[in-house]
Amino acid sequence: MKRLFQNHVKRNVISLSGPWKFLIDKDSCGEKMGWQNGLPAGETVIVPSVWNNELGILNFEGCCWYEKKFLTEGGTLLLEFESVMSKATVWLDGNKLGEHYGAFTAFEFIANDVACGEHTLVVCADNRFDQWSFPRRYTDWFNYGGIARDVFAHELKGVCVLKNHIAYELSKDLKNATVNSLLELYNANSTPTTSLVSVSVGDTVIYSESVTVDGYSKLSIETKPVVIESVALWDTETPNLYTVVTSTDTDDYIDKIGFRKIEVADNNILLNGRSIELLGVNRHEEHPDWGFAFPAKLMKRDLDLIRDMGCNTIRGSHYPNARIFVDMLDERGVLFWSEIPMWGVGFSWEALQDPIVVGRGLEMHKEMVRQYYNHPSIIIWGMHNEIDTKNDFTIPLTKQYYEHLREFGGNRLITHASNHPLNDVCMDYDDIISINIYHGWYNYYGGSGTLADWDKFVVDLKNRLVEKNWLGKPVIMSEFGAAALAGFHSHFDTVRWSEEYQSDLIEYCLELFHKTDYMRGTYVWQFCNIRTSPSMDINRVRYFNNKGVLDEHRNPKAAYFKIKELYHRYSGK
Ligand code: ADA
Repeated sequence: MKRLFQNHVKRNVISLSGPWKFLIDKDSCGEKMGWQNGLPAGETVIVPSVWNNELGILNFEGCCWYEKKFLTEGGTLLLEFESVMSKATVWLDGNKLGEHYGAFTAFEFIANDVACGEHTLVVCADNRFDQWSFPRRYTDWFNYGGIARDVFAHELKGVCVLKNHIAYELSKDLKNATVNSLLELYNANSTPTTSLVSVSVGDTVIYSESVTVDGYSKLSIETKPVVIESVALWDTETPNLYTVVTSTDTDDYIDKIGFRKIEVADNNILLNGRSIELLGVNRHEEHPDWGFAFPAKLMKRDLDLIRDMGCNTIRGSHYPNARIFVDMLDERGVLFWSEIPMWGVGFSWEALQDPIVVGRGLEMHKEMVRQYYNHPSIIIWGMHNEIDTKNDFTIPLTKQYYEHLREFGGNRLITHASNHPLNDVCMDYDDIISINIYHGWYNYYGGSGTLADWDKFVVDLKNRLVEKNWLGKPVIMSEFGAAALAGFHSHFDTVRWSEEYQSDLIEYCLELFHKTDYMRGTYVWQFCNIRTSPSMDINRVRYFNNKGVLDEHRNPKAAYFKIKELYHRYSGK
């Protein structure tokens, strides 16, 4: 995994990023032609990348094949893919290792008894839509295809560490942490193997035992709780991190955690017991030149800009972001909302009741929790965005996702982003209530279509919350905004698409929400323009969603400076 810090000292990890052979499979006949054994021809592409904007096949939807030859000492290999869009099928030397569905979470396959020498790894990436697609064709971002994040081959030896979640409970005074470890081991030998397994958090050893794992098998261990006294808390101003070292005789895994407490009380969101106002933006991890194969260097630049605007939080709309980006947030004390790509009206009522679709959502939640559990910056899990939560048929899946995240997701607040706040039926399953509304931009909410609609909205919403007994839950405005074409100005403050109109609308909203007693945060839609899907036929000039407060090349519009002024004022910094 590409992280901000080294994950292994004992384990040899081979990076498979770089040149791969690449072939487009226009007729989807690759497997029949035996391409899984090696590509007959092909050009060279650099992985990670997406094929759309780099190869002149912008709108291609279908299968593309990738081949990489690499050398290994052999034994057991763990092949790790951080992101393949959207369905991946993987073969090693012609043997199928497996399939994975879902563009934004990592997956891995283990291959035992691999000979020393050169091997051929083949991947078929398929970005087509079908009735179970997740997200759907009708989605407000571009459907890229390819191997969009890094690939690694891990050489596993003996008893190895596959996962280590550090669970903890802070004492009432937040001074001491009761910590335990949820470990998953794998034995890369064919016969039972015994190893000393130890876990340390900072200077404290919380586990050290001799463990036997059967040959080529996994073993899960939940260690006994240990108290670590006088912990240095992770917070926005003091993002203290602890290094977690998990060791066996032949393997190790190094990670970082932070101790913090997030909770809600009387309309407030409390971080380490202190009430906070979430001052944020929505951000897609996308750039028109790289698509979703977003370079780490640009992640840092985005983060610098977001910090400059005065934000203390980001919503990772609408899918799990690269781990290295979340590492940056951990290090810089920026709060994060992570969610799965269950987006909007594309999910019809049939889809929302289809066991395959609902199951894919659950699987994505499981993968997100498994991979991101230890990151202290993630304070919110988002279950879904703008699906039909005004009808009862959405309750069972929301309940199922909520219960899963509550049980396995660690200390986080759970929410869904609703665009039906006045008749939503799923808010029982929210720790915080999150609302996406676009008064002053879209006209389909009724009302006058002017900014004054917002004043009525905050009153109507309060009435609804009282009626449903939800008023005690903190409310955040998870989306609002307007599009502006960068460089288009107007003397008239009602001219849509101008930078002035966008800036005025955002100012109006921020000032109103900041003083509304039951609201505790704002995520402006959105950080920067993004390329969107041709299926989005509403207001998507240039096939971009132009509601960025920066353009897609990260040049600021007027709204950027307005947010900067207001967020700095609200936070007193
Ligand atoms: C929705 C959606 C966003 C974006 C936005 C818009 O709220 O969640 O992804 O599409 O609308 O720009 O209309």
